[in-house]
Amino acid sequence: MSNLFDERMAALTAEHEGLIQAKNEPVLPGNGIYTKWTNPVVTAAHAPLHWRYDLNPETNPFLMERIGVNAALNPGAIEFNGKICLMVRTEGADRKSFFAVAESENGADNFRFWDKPVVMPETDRPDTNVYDMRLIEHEDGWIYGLFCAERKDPSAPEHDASIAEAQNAIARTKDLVNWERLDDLKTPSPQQRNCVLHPEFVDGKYAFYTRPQDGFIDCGSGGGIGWGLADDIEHAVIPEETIIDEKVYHTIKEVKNGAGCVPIKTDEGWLHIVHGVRGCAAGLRYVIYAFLTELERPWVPKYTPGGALIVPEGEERVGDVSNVVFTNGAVVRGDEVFIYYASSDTRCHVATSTVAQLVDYCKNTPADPLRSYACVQQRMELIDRNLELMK
Ligand code: M1P
Repeated sequence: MSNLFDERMAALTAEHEGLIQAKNEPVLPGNGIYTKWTNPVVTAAHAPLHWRYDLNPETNPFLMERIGVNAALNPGAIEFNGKICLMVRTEGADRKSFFAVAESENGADNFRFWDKPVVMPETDRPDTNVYDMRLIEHEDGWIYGLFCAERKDPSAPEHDASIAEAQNAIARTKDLVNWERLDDLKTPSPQQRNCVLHPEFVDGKYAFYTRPQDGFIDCGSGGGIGWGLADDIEHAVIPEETIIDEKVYHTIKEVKNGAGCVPIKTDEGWLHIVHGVRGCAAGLRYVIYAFLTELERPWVPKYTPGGALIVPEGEERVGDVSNVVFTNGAVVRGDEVFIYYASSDTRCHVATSTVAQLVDYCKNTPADPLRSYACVQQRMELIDRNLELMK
């Protein structure tokens, strides 16, 4: 072995272990709703060295990176065998994403990838790209992975190599390693992304939160969070889709929105942590918001706090697709809630809260009154009450 190889191997290993073993610290005092943490929990640099480097000095004397990893983003999340497991959208240097599990004892630091990424089977219409898995422990006993399957649009004109089609793929597993791929979800919409399976049967059927869209980026007539029931999961078909949370002019979700984490069951209803998108001169701005739906009718909104729950801040604002926070995974441990989110399509973070805090947030944050004048009235009420207290 050459000195160069040995030296680089020692340096890379030390750097990698240092990153993985770094202790994370909460950013206090925070806003009282949740606490962000100082370090991203998973980044491209967390990918094991043996996924990126040829570790044989004879075939790689310079110890060069052979197959790079560009980003680690949009993780699904689940507690599995007592560990918090993230199903990370790991994006290669070639832009193709794949799924890989990273686990941690405490959910805030020390995330380490399992030795091998997931080998997700294809359907008879192979996917070009797969991403953004939601992990659902369904009451039928399976763990489902719902994710976006992207393919070139078959109707795209010859000269355009960028027009894509998104569909919602479904797979299931018992161990997060061996996956059975089922049919893609069929709905009345030409495209689907950001679908979530409700963890319980509704009227004996599989219930889905959907996100209908006419185009790949521009949702067209779609864009709200939809709801629909399917008789069967192996060949899931939703004959009728209803919008339960629509996009609204001059709000954080005026361009589009989409379901995020698997809804969390609370005494007050189902807690949804989702994303909304608005347009601005800098492009699209993605934020995370929350709402609560009725327990017995999970499709009926009960509390709809105005504005965003989590927005991109500091370094979160910059990345491959800047000005984005996006969530598709949360874990509840006791009363504690770990909200996993990615920033700017580049790295994964955690924000921690409790069920009690998030329910309080949903119940007591006023809904968006939709006009500046009404917003001032809302704020004046708060100010007047406080001034009275401060006398
Ligand atoms: O680039 C931001 C996000 O864009 C998409 O979200 P949506 O379907 O709401 O536009 C997704 O591709 C997501 O992966 C990505 O983070």
